[in-house]
Amino acid sequence: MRNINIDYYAIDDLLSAEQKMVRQAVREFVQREIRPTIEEHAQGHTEIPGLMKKLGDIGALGVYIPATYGGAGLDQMSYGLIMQELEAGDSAVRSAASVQSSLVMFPIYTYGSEQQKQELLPALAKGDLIGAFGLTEPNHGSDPGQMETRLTKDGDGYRLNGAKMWITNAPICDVAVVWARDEAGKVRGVIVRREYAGFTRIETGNKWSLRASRTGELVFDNVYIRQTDILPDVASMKGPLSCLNSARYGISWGVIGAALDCYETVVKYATEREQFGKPIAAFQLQQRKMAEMLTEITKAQLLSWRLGVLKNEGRATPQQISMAKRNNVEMALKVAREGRQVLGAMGIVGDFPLMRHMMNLESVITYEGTHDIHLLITGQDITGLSAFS
Ligand code: TGC
Ligand code: FAD
Repeated sequence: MRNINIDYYAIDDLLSAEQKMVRQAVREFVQREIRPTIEEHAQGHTEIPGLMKKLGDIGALGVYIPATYGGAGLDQMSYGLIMQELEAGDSAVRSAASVQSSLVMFPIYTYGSEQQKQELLPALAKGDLIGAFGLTEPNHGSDPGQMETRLTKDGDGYRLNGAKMWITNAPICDVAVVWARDEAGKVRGVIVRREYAGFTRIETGNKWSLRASRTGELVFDNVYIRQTDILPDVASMKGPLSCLNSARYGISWGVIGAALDCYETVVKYATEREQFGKPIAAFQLQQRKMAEMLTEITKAQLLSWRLGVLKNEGRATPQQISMAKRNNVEMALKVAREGRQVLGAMGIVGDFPLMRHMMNLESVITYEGTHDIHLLITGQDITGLSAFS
């Protein structure tokens, strides 16, 4: 068996020893804790037991949050590499880490009070608390600025009314960062705890995608919110959208992991499977598929690596992040779809990960901004003209 090269442009040379060590540790974790049972969980539509705690134990939550708040204090490249390794296992695993780190810990760290940070961040980093991020609503997905969830003043506190939909980890969350408009029309971040009266969480079943991840609705029926539950340092759409910048960057890396898992499976299968008396890998049509897969994976690796450098320097723009998320998710989905065909009938069974990745990636190309929305963000950046309004 030939060695399968998944670093065609020697991008490893551009990584530090620490970054490679972190990647290796997470790769081993996925091999040990995720791969043996992921197919069973995806087929059974069940979550991986204790996943968040396990991610906390290996330091995969709040990767770039400083150690003083329980984070790992690593750089953005390490965060990306961790997302890559987790998503090679399954997008559900990366989703769990993305939401906890970029969508829950990041806003608390960036916009929270000192008390909120000290109380919540260490527990979230350890996976002792599970977080959720509520932005999307039943009537507002791509246009979250039109949100209907409302925060109205009530004595020293507030009342929260409305609903969020399609929320990762909603059924099992202990704490949710929820975005709502106040009476002045400002978008505020609200920390809602599971025990608050009037707060209900409803599971969304029947998913064909991300089946090892729990998704659901968050419903707020006159929930009493204390002043200390409000994130004090943001009062606009910049709050939720800045969280998305971090999560989308992580996804640009994560999907490379899913694509690599598919690519490695395809090369191995194609070189072993024989038809017409020779390995199917010897046929030009199959070689074209594999050559294009590796080319697109390599381009995606370079895009995310460069974005990681820009992120570390504080220079990555939301528009650059949109381009990488959009390009890399589409790349991974194409690799999974094409790869599944190379496996023939074997491509549709759970003995191989292709179909599972393919189905997961249908969610990934939709959440964190759809494929269309990211294209329009690039279009706006080029022309200065918004296609949204
Ligand atoms: P627009 O008028 O352009 O902007 C409103 C204000 O927001 C600012 N802004 C940003 N700030 C930081 N980062 C960004 N990426 C930003 N984009 C915009 C902007 O400067 C403006 O500020 P100001 O001070 O001038 O008011 O807003 P718009 O209403 O026209 O819509 C913009 C649009 C379409 C790009 C945005 O709404 C969008 O990205 N829509 C897609 C929605 C989305 O991505 N939802 C994701 C939900 S979370 C999720 O899917 C989690 S899945 C997790 C998992 O399981 O892994
Ligand atoms: P819509 O906005 O209704 O879009 C439908 C179609 O119309 C899409 O193809 C879209 O591209 C297109 N469209 C919309 N507007 C335009 C336009 N202006 N121009 C051209 N085409 C347009 N959200 C959260 O807040 N938190 C979470 O944790 C979370 N987790 C999720 C987990 C899963 C498994 C899934 C599937 C979704 C999750 N989401 C979450 C929601 C996700 O962010 C939304 O599904 C996404 O933003 C798209 O919104 P929508 O589904 O309402 O589609």
